[in-house]
Amino acid sequence: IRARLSALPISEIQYLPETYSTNDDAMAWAQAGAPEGVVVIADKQLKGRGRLGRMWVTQPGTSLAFSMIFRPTLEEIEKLSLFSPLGALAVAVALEDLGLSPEIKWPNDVLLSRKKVCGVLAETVWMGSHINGVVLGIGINVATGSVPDSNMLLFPATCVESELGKPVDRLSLLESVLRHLIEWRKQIRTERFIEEWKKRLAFLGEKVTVQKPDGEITGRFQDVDEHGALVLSVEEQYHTIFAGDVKLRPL
Ligand code: BT5
Repeated sequence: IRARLSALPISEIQYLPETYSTNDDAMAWAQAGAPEGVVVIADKQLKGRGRLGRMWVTQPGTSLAFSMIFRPTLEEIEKLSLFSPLGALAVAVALEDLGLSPEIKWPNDVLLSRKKVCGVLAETVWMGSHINGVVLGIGINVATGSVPDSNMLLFPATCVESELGKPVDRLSLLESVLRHLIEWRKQIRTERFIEEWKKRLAFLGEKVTVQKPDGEITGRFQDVDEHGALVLSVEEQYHTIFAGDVKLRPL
């Protein structure tokens, strides 16, 4: 794996045949002072995590699961919520390179044919009372067999190979996503970054329901702001909704 990824400017790659969660591993590394660019990759996750304690299913041999450490600057910390869009954008662009037409489901999922092919989990690394890192975890369903049983899922799922109709080399896809992550990371504070993310958003302009811990609201998905927050219009009123504990579905 290291040899195949050696062309990338990555400080360190740790490959684990099996682990609980690459995000937990990368968090521990980050807490121990690992620099930006360290990547943890696993073939099998025993306890892959989504947001809010939800699970993420990783099937050995067919899924991609990895986490990368970022050390944001002070200015970037002001817009920390853009790291999850960064992951989604990098995966979307890598899938476009294969000839696919992905969409991003706000804030952190990548869809193919309106089915979930990838989930992104951005976690903040705290040092005492201040933030000194972000761990970005990415899970992609690559080959058939990686898609969990539909009764386990809140949203329909698919994998890259069934959408493409031919085999996909997991390592090439991993390399491509990492390359796009590194490239787009440099532009995370630019307008172009938001634009590129926004133009791939599914359901933009459509009626959606947003599920928050304190209840649901339905409205038109009007826009996203410079933090990547969702702007929902409900009867002439605008609501700004931050990611984190929110689920979005079309009406
Ligand atoms: C996510 O959470 O989609 C973020 C998933 C991040 C996974 C990566 S893998 C590497 C790193 N290490 C980790 O432990 N995590 C990261 P969320 O939006 O909360 O979606 C979770 C929901 O997606 C679950 O409740 C299921 O309904 C569904 N799901 C689980 N596994 C799936 C899969 N393989 N494909 C499609 N949907 C899945």
